[in-house]
Amino acid sequence: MNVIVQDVPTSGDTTPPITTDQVFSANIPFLGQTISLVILTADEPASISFRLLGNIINIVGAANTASWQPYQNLFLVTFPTSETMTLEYFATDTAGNIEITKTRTLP
Ligand SMILES: [Ca+2]
Repeated sequence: MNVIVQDVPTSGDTTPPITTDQVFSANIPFLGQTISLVILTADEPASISFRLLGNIINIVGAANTASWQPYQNLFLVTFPTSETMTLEYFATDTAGNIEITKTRTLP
């Protein structure tokens, strides 16, 4: 009797990535607007997804939508100074491990 043992390929990676945010904000008083620069960084190779919930006046470097979108690079979002913006994000690593969604209030 021949017994064939096959290795099941696994990456061995069962740990979700950890994403951190950096936010730099400034008020523009005469416009009544706040502009925030947002940088998201994962601690391993991963694709980061994010969404912005709030009243977007303008956004540069990302789509003007409340839907989830892939994070490509840093972006600038402008919103009323009288309001806040909710940033949600998570990353998925190359092994498919998904980070629990994090929330950050802007500014
Ligand atoms: Ca991982």
